Amino acid sequence: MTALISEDLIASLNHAAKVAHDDEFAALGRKLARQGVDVETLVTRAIGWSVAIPTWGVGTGGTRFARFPGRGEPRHIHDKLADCGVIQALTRGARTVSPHIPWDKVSDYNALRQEAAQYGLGFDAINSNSFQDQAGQKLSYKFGSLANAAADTRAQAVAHNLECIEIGKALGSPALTVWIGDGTNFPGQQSLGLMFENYLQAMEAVYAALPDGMQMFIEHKMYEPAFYSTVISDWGSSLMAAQHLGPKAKCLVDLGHHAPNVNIEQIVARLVHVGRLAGFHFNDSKYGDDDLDAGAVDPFRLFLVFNELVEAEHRKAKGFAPSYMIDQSHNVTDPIESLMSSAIEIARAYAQASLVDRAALADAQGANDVLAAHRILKAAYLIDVSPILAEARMRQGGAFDPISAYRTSGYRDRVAKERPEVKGASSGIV
Ligand SMILES: [Mn+2]
Repeated sequence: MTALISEDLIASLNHAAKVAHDDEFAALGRKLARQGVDVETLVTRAIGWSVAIPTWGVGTGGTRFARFPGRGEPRHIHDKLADCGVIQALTRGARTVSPHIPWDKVSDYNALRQEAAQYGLGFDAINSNSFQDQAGQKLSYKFGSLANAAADTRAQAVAHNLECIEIGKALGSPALTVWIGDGTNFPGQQSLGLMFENYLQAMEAVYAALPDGMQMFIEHKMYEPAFYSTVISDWGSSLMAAQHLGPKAKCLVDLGHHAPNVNIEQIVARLVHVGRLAGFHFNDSKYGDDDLDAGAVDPFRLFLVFNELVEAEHRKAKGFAPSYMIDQSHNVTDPIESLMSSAIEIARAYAQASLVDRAALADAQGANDVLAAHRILKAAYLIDVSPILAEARMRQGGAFDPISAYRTSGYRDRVAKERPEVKGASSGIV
């Protein structure tokens, strides 16, 4: 198989950047050494880091108002895998993809697994979809799916999730992610209590079908498409459901799915405490479920989330093994560029959080030295770890500057010739 991005091109661009990079990497190494930190430890951690790319993310997204098609958009899962392969080839920190059913349905999942492996990709959590009606579907999800008032509609949604588990098994997915849009738009439309009970009963049937080694990720979201009430609206409802279902059920944190101004890093700490943190859907937001690029609006919040994660790792918190995924909608950028930029910003937050002096922070907290504690966090956040991330990429064969290399490669021009423009419907992004 020919490489999606020429290895010679990556090598020549990296070579052109080498003198400046070596100088900056060495300077950062000396700075960290003065703080008692070995830069190689950080490079090793950065090499070990990976975030999953959602298959739907490589297509151009839309809003409730419009979708403006991009050039050379992927036509099917095979094109999506190639685009994810480009992201992995250049960043080397995106080794898995998170598929979505039915959008990524094929007839042979073993073949799909091998196809992904050719790009160096594996599969992360599989996502079910009972928030849309599909062609030929018997019963509509207009009034809900797993929490629908009608038992036969709930049964249909359960059957879809069971099919996703089977596909996930074939692909080697470690988890099934369930997000439902169920809820109400009018007070009185449904019983708030009964909807939750119907949801739990339906989820019991899905949970019972999970094989050993496969987890269930419950994704909450405060509102949209239901605007008066949503069945799994917050981490409290999500945790109640997870605890009701059993140890394989955990709570997924999508950064855009919370009440405005809520302290997300504290929610993370709570879910770590009860051993129920499933993982993340990374994105950024200003107002709601904006699905903007991770780290674009509030990189400090992203760092604070990672501060909790690295602290949990440091404390060896019980059952702590989160999955990391991106979930964004790219309406005005090239999705491959946005996803690479986001993957780098997420790795940056991880590396910065790894630089927090945990012992000094614990001392300052123990002494109630407020400003010292805050300054320790800020000091780590203010270190520019770019040379560490670039070094980690290049040692694995990736690019010094993935976005610049991608633009130089002409990949989008190349695929635009064979992929016709996709007009019409907006993608469902959750
Ligand atoms: Mn999500």
